[in-house]
Amino acid sequence: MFEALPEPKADAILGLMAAFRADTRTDKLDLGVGVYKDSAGKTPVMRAIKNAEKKLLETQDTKSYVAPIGSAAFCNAIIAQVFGSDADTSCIRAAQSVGGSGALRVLADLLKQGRPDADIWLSDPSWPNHVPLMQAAGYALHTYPYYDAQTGSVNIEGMLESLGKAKRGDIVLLHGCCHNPTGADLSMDDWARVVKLLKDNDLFPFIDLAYQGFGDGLEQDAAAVRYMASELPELVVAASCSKNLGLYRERVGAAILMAKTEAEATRALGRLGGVIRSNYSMPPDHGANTTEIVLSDAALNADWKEELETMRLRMVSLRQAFSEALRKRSNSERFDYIAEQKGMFSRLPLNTAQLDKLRDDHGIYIVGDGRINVAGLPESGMEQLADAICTVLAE
Ligand code: PLP
Ligand code: TYF
Repeated sequence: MFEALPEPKADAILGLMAAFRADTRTDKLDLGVGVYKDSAGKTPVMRAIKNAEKKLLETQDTKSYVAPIGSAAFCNAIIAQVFGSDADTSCIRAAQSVGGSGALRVLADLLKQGRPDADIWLSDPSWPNHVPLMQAAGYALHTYPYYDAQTGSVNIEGMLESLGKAKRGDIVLLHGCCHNPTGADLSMDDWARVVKLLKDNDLFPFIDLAYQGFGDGLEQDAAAVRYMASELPELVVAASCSKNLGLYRERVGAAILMAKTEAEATRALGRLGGVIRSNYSMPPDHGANTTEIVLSDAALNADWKEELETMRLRMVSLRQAFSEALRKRSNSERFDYIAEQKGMFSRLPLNTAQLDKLRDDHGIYIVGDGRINVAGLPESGMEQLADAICTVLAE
């Protein structure tokens, strides 16, 4: 049995996280895994989550099963968060999922049942886990160009040209906001062009929304999804509560679908429940239940939004300070794009040898493609960091 198994493929981001932990230097810096950190380098449990957990502990009177699609109240709260509290949600349904990753996988399985011959198109680059998640669901994958490293913005012409070659019915995976790993998002004008192409060529939008609230704000970051919902007949969204509610290890998310009719939406949700049942039966409850309390209690909701906004603004100011320090140190504008980009990530133009040098000589950990976690930037060590980066770049 097990002797027949080939060596597993390591996850580069999680591998870097382990290497950082094993490094005994005290002045090391982790810009690797995409986890929010405060100015003390901690990833705290959010205040509203802590309070909701206390409430849950006091009031929960059973641990009996919920359902394959989880809690309806949780799902409705996430639908409202994604589509807007006054949206027409009659053709929208959701199932509670095991994080955003679980949503990606069960939605991929559902779409496979709907269109067995469709291929999936991923941005180049994309979150590395998109590949195994979609392959495991049996899809052939293609990529579309996405990032223009010269400008730090989206290569919209390349993206449209490439997606123009997708066959009718294919599925296009899009990052709803805060693109991982580049930080480069489409403008609303770009979205209009992409949506027209999807419509004209009958391509199906599969939206990954893992960072709502980390870019321009909770409502603003949903603008692309809401626009697509208003223009297109069908779509799915894999929403994650890992980042914006800080629930990472609790594994909370939602697999959302919008169908053409209410009857189709209800039937598709039933099929989605079947996909979930045949995988792990039902999702875990604790994180989603806590989220439901935060989203339904006015005071907790307001406190959560306030803390989320503080986190977002911290990342915006770190971007500004870092790009400013690099501008000064390099005496050039080549890093100005960092201040323009959105969310947790940006990419630095560093090759493997330069990344190794940063790690070995300076204790700075950066993912192999040059991606940095903006939330890990040191508030009071920007000059030093900019100096280390410009030094290895010049060698
Ligand atoms: N999609 C993207 C682009 C991500 O970066 C992540 C990771 O955090 C996820 C989805 C899913 O995250 P999780 O499964 O932890 O909710
Ligand atoms: O891109 C990131 O860093 C986050 C966290 O297998 C992550 O999305 C990274 C790798 C992984 C799971 C989560």
